Amino acid sequence: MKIASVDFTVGAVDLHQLPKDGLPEVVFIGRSNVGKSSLLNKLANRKKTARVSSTPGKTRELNYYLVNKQLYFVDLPGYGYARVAEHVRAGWTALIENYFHSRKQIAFAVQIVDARLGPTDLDNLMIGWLDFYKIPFVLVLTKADKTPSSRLQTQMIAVEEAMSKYHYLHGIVPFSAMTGDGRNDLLKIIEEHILVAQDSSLKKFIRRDEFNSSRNGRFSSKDSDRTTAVA
Ligand SMILES: Nc1nc2c(ncn2[C@@H]2O[C@H](COP(=O)(O)OP(=O)(O)O)[C@@H](O)[C@H]2O)c(=O)[nH]1
Ligand SMILES: [Mg+2]
Repeated sequence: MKIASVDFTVGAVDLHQLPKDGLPEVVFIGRSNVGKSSLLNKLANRKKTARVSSTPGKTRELNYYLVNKQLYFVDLPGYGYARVAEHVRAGWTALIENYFHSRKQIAFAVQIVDARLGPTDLDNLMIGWLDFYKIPFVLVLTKADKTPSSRLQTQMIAVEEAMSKYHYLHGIVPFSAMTGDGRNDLLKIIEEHILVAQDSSLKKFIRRDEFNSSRNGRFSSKDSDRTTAVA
């Protein structure tokens, strides 16, 4: 997928403010400071696509970016920021759970974790929600440039093992916003899922095994015209 345009659309504080055009959504999730904004900016190849909050942990907005006039990247508020009042935390939880539960446009999720740490307890909670709400997702291990390659190998194996119980996990991608490593792999995975989600003959939410069998049929070399649909 080539990203030709990215336009900020809305910073929604409740679900009534979400776009009503029905375009598919790719949602980006991670704890505060994990590198979510940097990843979004790297995907867009821009320095300042993702809005940066001056008070980290305080924003509860779902920031919508229209990509190629065809789909949305949704930047979810980061979680796990220590100095957040309990009622803010509870509000965040309710907003996100409602969003996952009710938003049929969610086609795919990108769960971002720190390559050095692997998934934290809160990350695991989010991953559990994604799986529960049947949202296909990819796990991105970011800041890979800060991790020695031998350590990254070991971490990949450990994370694969720990994630094997999730049905809706569609891959683990090491990534660096600094070097751009993983950018093409991530865009490819996103594109595949958007194509499947847009195909009305298929169910929107599909299990990993179902996805793989549908992909084998759909993404053959003869289908190369299809794969440029969102390019
Ligand atoms: N070395 C390195 N630093 C990163 C990477 N991604 C983010 N950072 C740094 O981590 C900090 C938090 O990044 P940011 O994108 O604002 O995180 P967010 O709070 O999740 O949006 C910043 O200082 C970034 O420069 C990466 O891939 N490699
Ligand atoms: Mg950010």
